[in-house]
Amino acid sequence: MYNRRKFIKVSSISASLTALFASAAARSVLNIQHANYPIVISTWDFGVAANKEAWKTLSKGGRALDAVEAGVKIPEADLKNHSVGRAGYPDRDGHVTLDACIMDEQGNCGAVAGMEDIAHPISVARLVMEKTPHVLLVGDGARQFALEQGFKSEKLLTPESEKAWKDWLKKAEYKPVMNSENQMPGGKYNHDTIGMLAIDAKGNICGACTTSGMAFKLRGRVGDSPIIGAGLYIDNEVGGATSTGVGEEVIRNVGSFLVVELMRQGYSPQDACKEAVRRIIKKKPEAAKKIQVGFLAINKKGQYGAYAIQKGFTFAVCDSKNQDLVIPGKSFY
Ligand code: SD4
Repeated sequence: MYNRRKFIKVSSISASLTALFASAAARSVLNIQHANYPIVISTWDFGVAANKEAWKTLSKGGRALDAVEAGVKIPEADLKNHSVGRAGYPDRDGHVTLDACIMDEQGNCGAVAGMEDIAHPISVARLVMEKTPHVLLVGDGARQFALEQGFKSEKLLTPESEKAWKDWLKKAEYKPVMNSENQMPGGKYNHDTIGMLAIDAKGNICGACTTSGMAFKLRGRVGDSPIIGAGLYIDNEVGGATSTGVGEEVIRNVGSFLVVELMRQGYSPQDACKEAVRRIIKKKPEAAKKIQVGFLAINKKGQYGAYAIQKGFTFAVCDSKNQDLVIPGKSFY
């Protein structure tokens, strides 16, 4: 009797364990079936061209890190783009100063801030990550490091950007303002940092973020884009996030790190972005009405989402089904 009971107990435990393993196996098969990668997503419409470049690497089974670096170099080189890389609008003294960061699936990261004369800050950021024991180099030091690594010194201010700056100077009050884009010719926003997140065929997540920062910023001002945790954050167990808009508010709320941590707690990418935006608005409801901040996120399964304070934020998605999808981000206002 005793033996029989024991047998029944043991066999029922092993039956439940088998069921557990079977369902875990089924779940992981399900996860794999539902996982959508390789995939690359990036901020704004100009992310389409950048994603296509990144896709060349991802579709061949290449590493997400190589993909995001190659992808964001497209807007960095685009002379029509005045908010990233070459031809970016200068600071108030006429200097084009660039910010960028990159992060890989192992938590390695590198960044440059306030760097002048070097056209591809993302590639310098990658070398800071790979060739130095540091995370962030700034200003002249970043430039010197880039030159030592073989980058060329080039004039980044184009005649068009110079003209916009000179037009702005005519009316500008030279004082720190929250949102210098409101003072742009025509009063239009210039929030066009590229943040890119990619998952490669192995399921590894990497990200990159690059910008010339706020147009006509105070000399020396650095925004969120080169700050790991603010403009970009990757945790290969969970997902990645990146931001665009008024960097000060993103830094104050450690925005991208917050989005990733919220996803770790079970938030969907879109809900995580929404909660990060909500916290910014809650702290400064009046100021928030006049600024734009947007977050973009992806989780380990390749599900993505975005949320912004204001309407108008878009992001681009590229995977095996769609190469040039542009999706409007949801917004509070
Ligand atoms: C910054 N976040 O320097 C950047 C600016 C930006 O779209 O995103 N522009 O604060």
